[in-house]
Amino acid sequence: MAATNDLRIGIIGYGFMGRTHSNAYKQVPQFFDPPLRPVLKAVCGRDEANAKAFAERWGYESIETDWRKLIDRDDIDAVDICTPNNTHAEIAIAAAEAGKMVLCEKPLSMDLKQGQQMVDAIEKAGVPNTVWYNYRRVPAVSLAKQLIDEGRLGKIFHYRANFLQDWTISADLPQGGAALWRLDAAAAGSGVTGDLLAHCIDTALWLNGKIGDVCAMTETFIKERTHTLTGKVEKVGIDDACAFLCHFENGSLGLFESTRYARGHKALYTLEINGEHASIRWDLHDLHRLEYFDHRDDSIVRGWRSVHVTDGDMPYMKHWWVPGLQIGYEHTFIHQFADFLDCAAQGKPCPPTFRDALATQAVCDAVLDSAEQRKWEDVVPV
Ligand code: 4PW
Repeated sequence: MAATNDLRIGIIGYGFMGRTHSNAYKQVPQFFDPPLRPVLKAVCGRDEANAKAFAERWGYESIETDWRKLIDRDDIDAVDICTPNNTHAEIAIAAAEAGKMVLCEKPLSMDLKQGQQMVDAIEKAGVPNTVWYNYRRVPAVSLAKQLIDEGRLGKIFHYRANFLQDWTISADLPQGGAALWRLDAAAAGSGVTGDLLAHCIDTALWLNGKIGDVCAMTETFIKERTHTLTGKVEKVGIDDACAFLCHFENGSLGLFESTRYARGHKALYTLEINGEHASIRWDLHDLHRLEYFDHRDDSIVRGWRSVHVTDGDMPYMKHWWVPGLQIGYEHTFIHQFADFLDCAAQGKPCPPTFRDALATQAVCDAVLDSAEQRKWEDVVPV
């Protein structure tokens, strides 16, 4: 029998994201005082043995091998979608229609049209929802949002972001299948645009507002790879690298780049924002530091400050250790889930909602269209 404040979770998918989310479900009650108590009710995956092993390791009470059965269960309140991108829409729409809360991995959908169908279903059902664009909840990035909202930077002129990796350079790497679905256009929708730039775009829309139009280029450096499932050499359909320029509606200019061919970079997400009075920059490899330059400082002490975002008055940090001690990547998911529980209990949206993620999808679609057409493309307003 469930207690009234139990939130009974059914998670679909047990890969990398299944682990980050499950960790959040276990940690939130230890470090936050959530109004709802997460109960790890069921994990769903097609391979029964793997699902059982995952359930045992993370403490899920039961398993399913068919996601429809998980959604049909009346002892599940929230469905967490950690499966490849091409499955998000069908699962999310079915979960919303069954009246479940929905937490969905990024990117929301394969394209804008499909994303719109998901938003329609979620909003019609009126269920709490969120999309796991986790980097908003790095404390230093949340602090950047606070500084911008306080007007410390003044009018924004430039927004720059990069997300650089190097893990797909080898031509021997196959595409498709459990671990490598990110390389298969049929499963992922796109390459770095949906996988990496989508993070940069989500953060940018949050920090700096809407994007009006974009001009992009993409490249696929390795044109053919063996498909893990068919064993055949097949054309590669994803973008290996993407760069784009854009205009934000606040008048500022944006410059974004992402690649999986930047030798030496594993997950280098960086951003820099230049305003009339001040600039900020941040780097995922040193995620506690927010660098800040304020031109209003006396010239004899003016320079880039390195703010170490660990004190209790910084976003999220009062829940952790003592000032000066650090947290990491996994905490971004913990923070998002803690916020989700607060919002769900108060009947408030938990950003980024499906609708927020649709705005990111609209930019991704415009970027891919622009690269294909080799021209500036307007972003469809959502
Ligand atoms: O969402 C992204 C992933 O698909 C991540 O934040 C980093 O790049 C880690 O894995 C991939």
